[in-house]
Amino acid sequence: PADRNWWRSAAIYQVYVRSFADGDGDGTGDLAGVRARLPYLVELGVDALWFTPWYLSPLADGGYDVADYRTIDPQFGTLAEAEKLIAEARELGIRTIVDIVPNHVSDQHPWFRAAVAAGPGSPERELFHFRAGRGRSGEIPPNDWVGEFGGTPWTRLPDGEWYLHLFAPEQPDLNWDHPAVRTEHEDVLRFWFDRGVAGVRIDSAVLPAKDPALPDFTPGTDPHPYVDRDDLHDIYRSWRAVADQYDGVFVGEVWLPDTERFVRYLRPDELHTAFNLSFLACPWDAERLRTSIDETLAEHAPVGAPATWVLCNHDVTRTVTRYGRADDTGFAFERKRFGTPTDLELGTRRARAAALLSLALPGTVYLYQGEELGLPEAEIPRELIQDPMHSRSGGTDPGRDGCRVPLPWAADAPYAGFGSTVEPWLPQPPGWAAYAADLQAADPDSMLSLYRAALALRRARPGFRSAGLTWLDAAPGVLAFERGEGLRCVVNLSAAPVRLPAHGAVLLASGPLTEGGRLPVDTAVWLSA
Ligand code: ISL
Repeated sequence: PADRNWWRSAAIYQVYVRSFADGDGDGTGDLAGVRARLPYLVELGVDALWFTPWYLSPLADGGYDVADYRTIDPQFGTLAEAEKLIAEARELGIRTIVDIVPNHVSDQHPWFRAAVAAGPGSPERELFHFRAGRGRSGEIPPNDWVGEFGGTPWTRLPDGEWYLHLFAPEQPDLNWDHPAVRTEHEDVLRFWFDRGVAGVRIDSAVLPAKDPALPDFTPGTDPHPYVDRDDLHDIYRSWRAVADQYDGVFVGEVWLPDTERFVRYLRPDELHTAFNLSFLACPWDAERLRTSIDETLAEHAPVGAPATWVLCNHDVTRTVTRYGRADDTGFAFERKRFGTPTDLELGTRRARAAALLSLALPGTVYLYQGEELGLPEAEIPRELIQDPMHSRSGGTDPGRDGCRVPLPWAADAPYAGFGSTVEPWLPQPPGWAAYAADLQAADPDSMLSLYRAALALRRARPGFRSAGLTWLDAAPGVLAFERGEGLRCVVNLSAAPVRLPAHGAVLLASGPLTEGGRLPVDTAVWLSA
């Protein structure tokens, strides 16, 4: 039945719980806040919610440092509340996806605490990667790797041993060669599927398996000592066997520029989908986008997996800011910088066009909370930045907090209606209330109204669920393609207005068309033949 295939063409909304809505006023978003906003999400028209980690956590990396997968962090709520939320959302036609982080746990996870206490040589340490150091007194890290947040990914304990953490020191890496690590994660998957979740996002999906020798890294070495190792496929095959018992689906954070390696994860007995991070990393450039779309579709078609389209997430610069920078060269994944000049009007125009582009493509679309409000990246005062990426860079990198600012819901309420009665965990920049959802809901020209209209059309017209697309002849710098039932999308990324290369009634436009029906620069339109 079509319903079993919901994930093949879904619009999935990413909820960063801490910043979505504050239900109890304490300054941090929570499950009560999400439950109160379910009607908003229904009206927006999304099919599923992906929750970034909501488990017990010291929040050293925004919850990607999990201390207990079977407990909801008390700042966010309780397990009973999560169960209610999952059920209420499902009643409203919205499925739930949870986030599992196999590469590491929190340093406060009982396993790691036990490993620290048990000391060198103990079986407890075998669940992690503990090693002696190099040098005369073991003062040099066991190998020369550079961590994902910069610097050595090794930290030394007072007893002299070092442990591996590809991310922050508060995130010790698990040893996936240990059978208990595998059993535990399969149990965790069952735990959440038993609670009614429809899918699981797999964090840093290409990193968990390591070369057991943990050798120094020589660029160009194949296989890489910790990226994309063959053992991962065996792990995900056993995960898939669990998911299949529940009709559960996976979306992997498979960050591999090599498309052949990427699609190896998308198999009938492995992952259903993976984030298309190369599309996310495209600058606002017709050729680059078209190439990325073509390569994506070509690589997914033979494996029968739907493509995914992502414009932003909780790790990258907000779309309107990224597209509003003169030096936009597809730097979504490059480090963010302080004080880069940005033309927000330009960025917003492009982000509106990009919304119509991505929502017209075949496959699954991911939206990140606030994208539908056109929120820009916020500049957080240095002393208030919490992201470990900032501190690990020695303060040179602003980190990722600028895209994680508490949402504005109501223009006339304290803290733009986020719900807090005290200063929220991250400050909202001046002018944030102008982006409030209540203002935008009342304005037919707002970003929110555009997203609502586009999602409604996407849902109503089966043509948006057809396979593939057909490119139409168009001027240089113009993307024009057709989907099923004669649905057409045209995006003008050139420097001048263009005559529409396709005919049809205008279903939706990202901005006003010029007199005579020309498509202005940085504008997209949907047409129906
Ligand atoms: O954020 C990045 C660059 O800006 C990426 O390198 C990111 O660290 C990588 O994609 C993995 O991200 C995921 O795992 C991290 C967590 O900090 C991120 O928020 C999460 O999306 C560690 O769990």
